[in-house]
Amino acid sequence: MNEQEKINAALKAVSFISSGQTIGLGTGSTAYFAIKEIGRMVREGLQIRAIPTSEATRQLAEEWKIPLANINDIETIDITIDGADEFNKKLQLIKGGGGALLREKIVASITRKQVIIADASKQVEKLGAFKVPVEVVPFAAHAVARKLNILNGVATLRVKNGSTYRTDQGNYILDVSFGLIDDPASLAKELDHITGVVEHGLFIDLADYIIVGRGDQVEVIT
Ligand code: ABF
Repeated sequence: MNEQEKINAALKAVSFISSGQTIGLGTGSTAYFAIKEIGRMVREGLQIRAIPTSEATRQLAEEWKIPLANINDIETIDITIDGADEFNKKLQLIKGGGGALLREKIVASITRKQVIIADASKQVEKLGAFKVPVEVVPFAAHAVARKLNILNGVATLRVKNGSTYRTDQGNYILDVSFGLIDDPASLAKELDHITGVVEHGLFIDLADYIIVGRGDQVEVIT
């Protein structure tokens, strides 16, 4: 993890934004740098409206006076800038380490240009070293964990500060180790069909660009 690589990727992504657009604001420490720069540009006159992917991001946007819109008042988002926990050359991602995967995937699903920003440490040959976050309704946590076991997943209930972690929606997260994943798209489809799963952190065919900070360079993968 390299902070300057995150900053370089974030600044490159923000350069794609123009006045009049609706922007999706991601969640996490890399997206933080993009949101901070967008706040600076807004103070210098950039005219945009933004949709935050988490309550944490909403607070940052409010702090930096970025105009917010209600996602239920819009049809499409022009560009979203968001982070990832892992990505591969097929632009498949694992997201959700920050717990925001549901709103991130909803925002991504109505976004024209989904731009992922990351430091070089996030790039992998095969997804899976990072456990796949699976958001579940509390009522179904144990039943889902057992279904995941059948898929050779080992599920751990996420805990934060000694208590069961709750998402912005009040759901639980199971962090699931499948080992290295040969076919993320197929696994994603399996997870989509488990009753009680609200959403999972495999993002397939949702990223249009990945901007990677690598040393003092920035690489755009598409
Ligand atoms: C967010 O970015 C999450 O989905 C993901 O967990 C996080 C990556 O965090 P960071 O940029 O802090 O490494 O979109």
